[in-house]
Amino acid sequence: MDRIAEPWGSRTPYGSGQTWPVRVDTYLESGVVEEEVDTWVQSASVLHSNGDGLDLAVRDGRIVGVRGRAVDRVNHGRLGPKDLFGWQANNSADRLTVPLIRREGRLVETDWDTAMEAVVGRARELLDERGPSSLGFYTSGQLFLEEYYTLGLIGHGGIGTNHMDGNTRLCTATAAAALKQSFACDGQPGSYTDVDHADVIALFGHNMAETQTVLWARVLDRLAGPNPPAIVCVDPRSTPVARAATVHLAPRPGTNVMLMNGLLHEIIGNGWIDQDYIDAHTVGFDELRTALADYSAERVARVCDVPVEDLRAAARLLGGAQRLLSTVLQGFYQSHQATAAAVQVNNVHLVRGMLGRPGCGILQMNGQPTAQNTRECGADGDLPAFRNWANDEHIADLARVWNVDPMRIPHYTAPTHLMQMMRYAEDGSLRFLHVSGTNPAVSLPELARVRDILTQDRLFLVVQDLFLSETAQLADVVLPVAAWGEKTGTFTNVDRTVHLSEQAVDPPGQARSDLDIFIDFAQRLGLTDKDGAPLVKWRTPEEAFEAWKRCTRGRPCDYTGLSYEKLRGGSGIQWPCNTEHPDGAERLYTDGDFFSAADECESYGRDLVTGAPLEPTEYRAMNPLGKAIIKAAEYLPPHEPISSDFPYHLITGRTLYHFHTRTKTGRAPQLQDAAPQVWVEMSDADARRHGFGEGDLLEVATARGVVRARLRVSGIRPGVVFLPFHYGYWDTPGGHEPGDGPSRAANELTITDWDPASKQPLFKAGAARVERVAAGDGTPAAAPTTTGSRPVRAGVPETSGGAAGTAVERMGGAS
Ligand SMILES: Nc1nc2c(c(=O)[nH]1)N[C@H]1C(S)=C(S)[C@@H](COP(=O)(O)OP(=O)(O)OC[C@H]3O[C@@H](n4cnc5c(=O)[nH]c(N)nc54)[C@H](O)[C@@H]3O)O[C@H]1N2
Ligand SMILES: Nc1nc2c(c(=O)[nH]1)N[C@H]1C(S)=C(S)[C@@H](COP(=O)(O)OP(=O)(O)OC[C@H]3O[C@@H](n4cnc5c(=O)[nH]c(N)nc54)[C@H](O)[C@@H]3O)O[C@H]1N2
Ligand SMILES: [Mo]
Repeated sequence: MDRIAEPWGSRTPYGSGQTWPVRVDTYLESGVVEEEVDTWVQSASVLHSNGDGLDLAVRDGRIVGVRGRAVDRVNHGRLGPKDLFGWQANNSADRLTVPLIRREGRLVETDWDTAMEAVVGRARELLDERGPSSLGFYTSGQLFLEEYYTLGLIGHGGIGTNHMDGNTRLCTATAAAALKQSFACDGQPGSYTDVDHADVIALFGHNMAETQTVLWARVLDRLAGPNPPAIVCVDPRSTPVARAATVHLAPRPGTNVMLMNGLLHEIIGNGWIDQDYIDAHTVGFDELRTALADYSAERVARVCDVPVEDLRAAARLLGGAQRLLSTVLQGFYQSHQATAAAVQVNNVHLVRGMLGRPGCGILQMNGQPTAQNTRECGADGDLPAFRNWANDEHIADLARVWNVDPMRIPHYTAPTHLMQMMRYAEDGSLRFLHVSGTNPAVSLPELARVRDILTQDRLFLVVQDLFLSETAQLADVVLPVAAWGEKTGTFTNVDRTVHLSEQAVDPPGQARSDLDIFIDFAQRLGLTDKDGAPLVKWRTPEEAFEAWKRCTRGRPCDYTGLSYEKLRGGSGIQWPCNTEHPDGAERLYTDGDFFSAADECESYGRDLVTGAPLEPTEYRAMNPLGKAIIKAAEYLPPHEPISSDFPYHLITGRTLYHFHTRTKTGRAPQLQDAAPQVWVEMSDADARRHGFGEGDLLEVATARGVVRARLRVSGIRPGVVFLPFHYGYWDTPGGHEPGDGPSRAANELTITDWDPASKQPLFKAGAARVERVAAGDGTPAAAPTTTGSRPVRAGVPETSGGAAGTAVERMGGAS
């Protein structure tokens, strides 16, 4: 099957409560057949958060393909287009293979010793002269658990800086924040098997069809089977999810809280609630009911600009569901009231008692493959294993695990979030920034400002990457790393499934794993525990994992029952895994018990409007018995309203075929060919009003900058334009300099602003103007037709992959 043309593959229908059938997907590079593969090495997918189990095919020391793992609980053998083709980036000829150092303004090749001594030398100088707060670490959602735990220890337990964050700040900070607000602790309550049982599935700002393609295939198979679930979709674009929905609400961007309040108003007003559950397991219901008084369906429909009957129909589905599964992602998280909106989804489940039973899940989704681990291990600034920075007992306990003085671990204030770190770098108080596994010169908002910050002379920038990314090109030192498949480690997906990913092949040239580099850094810097022994007491990934297990003992994310051996051979296993749950736990909160007692909880929560952390005493008074917390939120209008100068809402996001800044998918021909160049989406009504045609070259401008892109007339809501954010400012690596000509990077346009509670930047907000630079020659925009960018005008050829995009599907077999 051509899996570029058919991203979700063939249907294997199944009914409510049945087991999802197995379908094993395989892709091997041209000229290789399965019998010629030397070994199959166990791993899981890394170009999204789904955690599809797969085996890497190795021949002659090279990765030559992938095959889904039939036994895996996540995918039952299936793979998505990025899983099938994205691994080819590992073999790309332009991988970084030697360290680089800046000499006389240019990056030149050097050896590891020189590179590491330059990094450690600068770090030591700054520590002596300016103290730990002059150093910052910005990591990823794409390394492994073992690497984050080591980095977290180095930053928090060794250097003692509070300036550590992950690109998870741009990604799933709101997932964590929303879970902490409602349950006082991170960790997804639900399970992917909830798809098998749900009678209503609601997707809030989540284009699952394109961003977790295998999970969507599971939903499609339910839709094709007996007693299919109803689907509710909240998204201003006509995504594949919207097209499959029973009810699609396409609200005005930035009105999610208004919409959620309208839905809750209907649900509670009609009495579609579980009063026993509310009484037994929650606090805050009366405040919610009072706060919703002003959110009549008519008012909400007007502000969100959705038909009132559709709003009521959605409320009826949510209110009448017997087994409701909700998912939430960037349409809610990258918006000005991100946490407030995501919390209202939790509230729907709490007032309806829809938690902890098959089919009753909440997935405050992650995006990146290992984002959950960044958060768990404290590489995003939080403390490991969901310890509470504001609780001195938790600090003391962590200090015991690390054998350091509790005062070494920064906990005087909330951890510094990335946007604040960038501000400190701009001010000059932060002078050393270590970047691993992320490409901020493309992915952060307001790129002109980001470039100014990263190119300052006084800032020492270290970049650890596979490729000479836009960010690496700005670095003082570039360290070449081993990729997934070239190193061993574990990672945890959205539904708490832990997978082991084994090393299949050697890294190219002198590239080393992030783990090795972190340990080398700690050693050269001379970081020790309080007895003078090396701070980092492990060498191998497995030793790091064993240390991590000790750190999680008795915590909500208890890994003590797991081991590399246990993760080998079979499926992934969901945490908590310990003596109580030797085979892992499918769902959290099954008995209505939460990790929310004041001395146990990860967080006391924050004010949703100001973001101020709650004091422990306030928390105790609000939630004395450790229940779930229903937190109401008032709707506030977006910060940058549209105007006569900037009449369009600008939203940005993804397409199915690319991952982020395309360092991998741009190097996989099948994926790159499916979406080779940036485009901008606009509705047919707006295009007609302007007299624009498909393929016209447009200029999209905001108060921050300008981007050029060809027009795709799509099913997007009128008044809204959409840009994919995948395309950096260079057409090809090493292409023209930023500022040399029109850019194509969406983040030239986005605003430096964030949600007060989660500190997640606002990538789906802002006001824009659109003008035509040149009429097209009849060639359509280079946007896929299989996705949210499906054209509404005739004459656009269908996206297909041809022979190169063909992969094998094998139906059936036991899971
Ligand atoms: N193909 C692919 N898959 C990926 C990734 C990738 O880059 N490519 N990245 C992974 C990562 S890290 C992440 S975080 C996830 C993200 O996964 P998603 O959140 O599903 O992806 P996005 O396209 O960022 O945004 C989802 C939708 O939000 C809608 N939206 C915009 N503004 C609003 C609004 O105001 N309200 C509402 N309700 N909706 C709005 C957009 O129209 C868009 O369809 O995907 C993961 N999977
Ligand atoms: N406008 C707009 N901007 C956005 C978003 C949006 O929707 N709109 N979404 C935001 C979201 S949700 C996210 S997650 C971010 C993603 O933004 P980034 O994190 O900047 O994107 P990636 O391209 O995934 O960058 C990862 C980098 O790590 C490298 N890498 C891969 N594997 C490894 C490894 O094992 N070790 C090391 N050291 N490096 C590795 C890759 O080559 C790549 O350069 O973008 C955010 N920015
Ligand atoms: Mo993300």
